[in-house]
Amino acid sequence: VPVGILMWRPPPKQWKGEGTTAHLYEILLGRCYTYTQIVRPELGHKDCQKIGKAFTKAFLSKDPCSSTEQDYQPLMELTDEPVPCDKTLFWSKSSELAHDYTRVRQDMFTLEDTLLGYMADGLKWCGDPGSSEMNYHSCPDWREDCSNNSFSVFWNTVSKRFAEDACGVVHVVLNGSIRNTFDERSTFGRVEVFNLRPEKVNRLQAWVMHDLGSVHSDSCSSSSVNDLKQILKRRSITFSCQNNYRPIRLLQCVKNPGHSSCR
Ligand code: N1C
Repeated sequence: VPVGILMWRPPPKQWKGEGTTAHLYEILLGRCYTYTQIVRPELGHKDCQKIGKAFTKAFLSKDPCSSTEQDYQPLMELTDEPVPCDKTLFWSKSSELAHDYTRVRQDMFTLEDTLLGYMADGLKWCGDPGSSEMNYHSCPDWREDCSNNSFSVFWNTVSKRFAEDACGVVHVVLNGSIRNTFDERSTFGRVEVFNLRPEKVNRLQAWVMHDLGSVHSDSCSSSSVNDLKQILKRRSITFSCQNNYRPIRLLQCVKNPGHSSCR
């Protein structure tokens, strides 16, 4: 056996982004079991072994800069999960606050409160065409290497399905303490808004939240939020907006009870 030929592998490419999360496969499997056995036992019939394999199969031995929606299709089919109408919560630049809220409002769902979002949240992954292993050294950076990387394509794909599945009144937490409260280049602005189905989504309710004590503030009447309103109008979806929605403001106050706007 020509050992030299069998063993030689081209070295993995050097990308600008951080590499695959250590022990990715075990984390994915563990999270899958936690979610389907403990968080939502009604999903106990899901096959986590199969789901874990479909996840890694979507990107292993492939060019991490030519990832496609189709790569993730088998994984998507294994992880379908209904979210009740009126219970979908989107967010943009407000991840912590939105997730704090759904932790308390257990009947509402962000993408990270569904199986696939729960499994992938906070992890990084990529493969290499010359190897069947994950690349733990580096992965493509969205800006500096390529936008169609295994990681970004995943979030685009699952965000698209999450929006397509939404029905009734859907909600979004927006960050009013930054200039582009509604950012057309964000996943919410680029993918989710355009994949809502007007025939089953009656209304988008936006909650524009300001950080406690931030000076700059964008509100429901700002021009970026008005852009969102116009996009939805064209798509025949009603828009309503509220500044500093009180239940979420109260969560901010739990973390900073002494603040003047919390008295
Ligand atoms: O680009 P964003 O926010 O508008 O994306 C958020 C939006 C949410 O409504 C989610 O449904 O899109 C979905 N989503 C995630 O759930 C998610 N979890 C982790 C999109 N991206 C997600 N990530 C990572 O955070 C991913 O790397 C992506 O690029 C960022 C998006 O954060 P953002 O700009 O605050």
